[in-house]
Amino acid sequence: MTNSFDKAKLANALSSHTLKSATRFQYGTAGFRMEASLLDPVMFAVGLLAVLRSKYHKGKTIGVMVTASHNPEKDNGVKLVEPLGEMLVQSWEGYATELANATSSADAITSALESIIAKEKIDLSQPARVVVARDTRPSGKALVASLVDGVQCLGGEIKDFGLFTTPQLHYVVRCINTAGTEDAYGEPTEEAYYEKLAAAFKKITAGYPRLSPLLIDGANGIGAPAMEKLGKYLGDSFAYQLVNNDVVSSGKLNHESGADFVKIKQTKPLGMDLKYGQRACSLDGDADRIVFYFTEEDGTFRLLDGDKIATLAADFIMDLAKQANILVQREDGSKTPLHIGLVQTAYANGSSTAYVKDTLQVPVVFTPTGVKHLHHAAEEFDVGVYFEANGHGTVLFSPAAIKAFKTSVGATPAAEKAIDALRALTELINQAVGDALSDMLLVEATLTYQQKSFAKWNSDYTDLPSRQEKVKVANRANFVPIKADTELSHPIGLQEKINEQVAKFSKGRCFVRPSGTEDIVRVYAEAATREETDRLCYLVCGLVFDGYGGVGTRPTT
Ligand code: G16
Repeated sequence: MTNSFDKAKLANALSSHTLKSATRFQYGTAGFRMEASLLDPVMFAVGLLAVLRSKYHKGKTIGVMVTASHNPEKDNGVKLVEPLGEMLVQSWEGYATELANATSSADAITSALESIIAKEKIDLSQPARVVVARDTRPSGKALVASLVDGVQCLGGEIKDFGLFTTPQLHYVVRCINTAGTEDAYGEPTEEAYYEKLAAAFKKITAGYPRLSPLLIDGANGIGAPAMEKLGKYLGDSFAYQLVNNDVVSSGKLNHESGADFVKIKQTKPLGMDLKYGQRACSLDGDADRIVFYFTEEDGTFRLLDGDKIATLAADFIMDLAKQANILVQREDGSKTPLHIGLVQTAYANGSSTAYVKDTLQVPVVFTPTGVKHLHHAAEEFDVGVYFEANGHGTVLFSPAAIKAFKTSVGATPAAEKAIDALRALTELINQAVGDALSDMLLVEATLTYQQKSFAKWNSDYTDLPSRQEKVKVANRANFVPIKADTELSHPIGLQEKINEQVAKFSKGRCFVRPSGTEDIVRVYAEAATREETDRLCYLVCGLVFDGYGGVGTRPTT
């Protein structure tokens, strides 16, 4: 067991990446995220941590994704990916924060590293392997170079995959670490990723009439070129038209486009001519989120968000499992039907939760915001469907469920067909992380199989009107969420004031929480009517802005 490292080499490497400002870094909802110009020391620190994490896992490959996803182009960010493609384990997020803040001096970074190595009993003689990829942001390339310095100064190997969507990076990490095992996930290449998705999609939709072309908003990000490549593998099986695919012009990324914009503003993106009768969707800047939408004949905009994707997927899988009479082998030797569960956050529309519980009769679990929380909760089920309302999510199949799909034999041709579809779904749905392209094909495969229109899908339940706003405050760390983000413990007294307002509205619900990805607090409101919802939302925005450190423009309708 070796626990010492070359301190002079570390000090020398750090000298090019020293933190010179008073900035404090925090590993948040999706890693570090802020203005790109501040991130150089963070990237170096993440390089060091990735090496430690890989050595901790005895040389397994760790992923690093350089992206700020839905944020504006001037921002960037970085997140670490575990060997099976999940987000960094939470117990190590604190180490990431400590290391990033210790880049101010050689002494500080040396002692931070020594402390982690001792606490986690890391054997530095183990190999370390790291893979990295980035989205299309102009700042990404230099940030990768800073990461490489961090990795190499602790003796780690690094492979740069260049431009990738976030889910593609998660996919290759899982492929590399499962190669040669019975859980082998596939070839760790971009081509194999497209091949896998396209083959599974074709299997499920074979023999069904194709749906009308899907308009796809690429948010002028990495999802656009990835979609173009995927389209080649899908061939005639899938018709689409891509808009917002300019990844060259500066300032266009996510600008009035993309899944976050469409979800929050509840309107179509810039650059899309959406006509009555057309079906559309928006990816976000790193293609890990998706929302769908259409317009009514009178021009009313209808959003099919993460809640609607989750209910569509859960319903489809339950239906197939019933047709196939799938039974899962339990540890005590018994065989019982599939246990399906759904995971949501406070942002889930109240109507969706009621529909899942009362109509689908599926249990719902709530977690704080952040896919890392939802992912773990979903692992508790045979089929765990998790989606944030913003369109970030996936469906997880337990090893027992996959085994049941593999070994079941259908009693009738219809049952056999349902089993084939379930098997294909395990290939189509990204098991590592929410994936906009995979989720897009999941929705399209489901709708093709059921020959269902967007209007019919939308009519499964009616959303309560909702509104989400951002309030800029002097220090968002003063806002401390509790109870899965539904309430605040601090600032003292604010929650009582919110409750007083909510009580005045029929079906009123409202919560305030600090964003982990932007320097703002979010206000979410729901009520019986659009007018009441907006009033509740802006009343609470006003409470926060006036009494708790609002800066800049006071949010108004
Ligand atoms: C990230 C997280 C999501 C989260 C979103 C917004 O998404 O992965 O789980 O919902 O940020 O988080 P917050 O409300 O804390 O700002 P993305 O797509 O931006 O990486």
